[in-house]
Amino acid sequence: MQRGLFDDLPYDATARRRLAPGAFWLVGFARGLEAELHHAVAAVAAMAPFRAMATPGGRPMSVTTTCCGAVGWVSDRHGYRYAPCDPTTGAPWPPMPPVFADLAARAAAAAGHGAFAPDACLVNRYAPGARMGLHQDVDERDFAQPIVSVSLGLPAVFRFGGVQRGDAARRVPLASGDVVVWGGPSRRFFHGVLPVADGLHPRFGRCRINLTFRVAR
Ligand code: MD3
Ligand code: FE
Repeated sequence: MQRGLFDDLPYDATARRRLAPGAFWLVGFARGLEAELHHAVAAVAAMAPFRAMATPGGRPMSVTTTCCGAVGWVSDRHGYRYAPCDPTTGAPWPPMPPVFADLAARAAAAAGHGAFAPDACLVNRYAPGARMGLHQDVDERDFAQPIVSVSLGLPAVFRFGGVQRGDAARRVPLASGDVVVWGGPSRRFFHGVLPVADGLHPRFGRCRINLTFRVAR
């Protein structure tokens, strides 16, 4: 990883930025965990490989995905849902690595939420050019539960609007180690990711990884 002038300074809680009602950008919150998170992502992907899920229209997404936790997000001709087993292997999704669960809980707390115990973690992998169109996350049961998102590897421009598809969308540049907590009204906001620019991240290489933690059931 690139050495910065301020790497010896502790994470500064003032780097918490409010993006929208209930949405907090914790700049660099996971920066010190990149090596451990990289290792854990590799361990999850060794058990449950990255695969391109299909959109409702049946087209493969440019992002490849895997999951860990009690349930994982699956998409096929029956639609989107959370399921306990990986359709690719038939086996239960790998357990959530403790470093994942601990990070998600600490981030939710830093954004003002109470105990956060996610039962699902989606791991999205973006090769250069991969993107995610504007959508809402509405497959979970309890919208009072926040979603925690951790960005790793290549930077990306994240887009989020409002509760209506046509609402004006803001752009946020997310870098490796940034964490965003989406709660309150922002939990139902439309969001997406612009095509990832080519580059080489010192630890993650030619890709962006995003972890999203949810309470699905
Ligand atoms: C805002 N992933 O997997 S994470 C997804 O970077 C997803 O891979 C993106 O959207 C990614 O569904 C964005 C940030 C995120 C996640 C959930 C949200 C933002 C959100 C839910 C509500 C509002
Ligand atoms: Fe989403």
